[in-house]
Amino acid sequence: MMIKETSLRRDPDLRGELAFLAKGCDFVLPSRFKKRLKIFQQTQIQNKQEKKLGTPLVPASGVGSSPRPLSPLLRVNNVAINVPLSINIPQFYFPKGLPDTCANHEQTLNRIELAFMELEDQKADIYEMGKIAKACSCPFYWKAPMFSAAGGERTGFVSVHSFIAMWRKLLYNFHDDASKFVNLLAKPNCSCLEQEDFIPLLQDVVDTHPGLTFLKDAPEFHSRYITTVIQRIFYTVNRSWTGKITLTELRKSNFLQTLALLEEEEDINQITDYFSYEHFYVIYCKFWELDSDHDLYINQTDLSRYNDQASSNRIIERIFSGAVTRGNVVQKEGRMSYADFVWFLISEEDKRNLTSIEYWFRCMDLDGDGVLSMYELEYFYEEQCERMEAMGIEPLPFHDLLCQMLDLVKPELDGKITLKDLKRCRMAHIFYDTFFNLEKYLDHEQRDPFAVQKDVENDGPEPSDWDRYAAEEYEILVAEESASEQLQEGSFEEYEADEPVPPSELGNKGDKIVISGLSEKCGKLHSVDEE
Ligand SMILES: [Ca+2]
Ligand SMILES: [Ca+2]
Repeated sequence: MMIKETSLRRDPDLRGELAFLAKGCDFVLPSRFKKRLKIFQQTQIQNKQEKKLGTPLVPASGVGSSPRPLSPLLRVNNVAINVPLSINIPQFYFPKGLPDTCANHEQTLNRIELAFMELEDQKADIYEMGKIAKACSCPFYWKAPMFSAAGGERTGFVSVHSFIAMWRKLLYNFHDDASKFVNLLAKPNCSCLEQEDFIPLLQDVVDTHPGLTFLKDAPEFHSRYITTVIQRIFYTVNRSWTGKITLTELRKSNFLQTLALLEEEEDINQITDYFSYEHFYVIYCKFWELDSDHDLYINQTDLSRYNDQASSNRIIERIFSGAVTRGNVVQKEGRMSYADFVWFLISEEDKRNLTSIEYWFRCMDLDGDGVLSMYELEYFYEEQCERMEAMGIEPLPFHDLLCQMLDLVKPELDGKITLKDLKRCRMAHIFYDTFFNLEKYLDHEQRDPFAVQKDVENDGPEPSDWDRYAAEEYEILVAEESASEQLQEGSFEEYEADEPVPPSELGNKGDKIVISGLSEKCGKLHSVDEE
């Protein structure tokens, strides 16, 4: 059928109908008009297309031969027509993990029931929960959170019924390790983990891991070790600094894998991420040295004594100004807790990890606008210059230093250094030391720049700066400890030391000595959790 006119309104028949409509008559568009309306619309589309391309004819069959699958938005001669969605898009977002359709949950539950059958009265106390965890195919050290989740903390045991009920709910609703773990540890109706949620799990690690038996007998130190591990977990895993670990953060981290390693590795010091006792020992001793009145808080003056006044006063002032507080925690004026010190020490000794780069960026960004501007760099460099002059070293003029630093960081925007720039350049440690750690700055200056470059390029499974620092410091602390002990053995004075005994030494002695030695030392300490 040919349509000569461009407008249907000019069609004499339709005009007649429209006239009826205008008079208020009941109007039903006859089917012949519907047909003509459709043809008319198609012709309109075709005309537009021809005008666009400047060619008189375009084959209308081009669409059908497209090799690509059709998208819901059909394109007719390049003109989009919305077609109602009839395609079912399968679910692609699984916040609770991808359900495993092959998993036979009932079989798993039967296995757990069998494991309970072997226990007296079909009840498990905390010591038997390990067997139940394994029957659930879970890592061994999930046992304490499992025990609490099934109500064991209230009654001292879990019955087969309460456990199966709890586990059935978990199996059918949470489909991967991370979501199961969060559900076990988190408070009711909470989908993220806060610091205290880790306490039962870590207390159980202290109580039952073979690598921590000496610590088990020194309850005064349990909370310090647990505080340290919790801070290390949040330092690494809680990338958002909110104080709440989300499922996504947990999945992206290596925490669950590391936790699973605990049951295979008897020497806890081999697990340098989070759990190492030696690392705890180093952090705690470093704090103990600074906390002269041993109230478990340090002030600015105390912290400035760290590593022979290596950090500048201006950066320490910034730390105490609340620049690096996390979540809603308000830092009490003028003092730093042991937990905050863990963050400081790791950041100070390993300026390459992401949290450390963020930590120091927050400190240096005086106006909090998200970039380090020239005046901020100058402010920190000023103190470095004063110190160098006092040492008889001629400092590089700020302008020259600035050129060097911009060359090192290569910021995307001229004269403005962002967090992204610092993370990308992989030289953040050198950059930061230049502005607030004189000793390390001078060290870097004396090093062969090519060696520095090589360091950066070596990206393999090298130990981190933190691992290296902790291992070296541990050696030194143990050597100091044994030297002072030899001195004391020579005298008849009552033995009284200020530090916890290094575990390697303890391992060589009987348990009795360990307990007495530690309690003597702990008598003077207050619990970290007291306030
Ligand atoms: Ca103190
Ligand atoms: Ca700024």
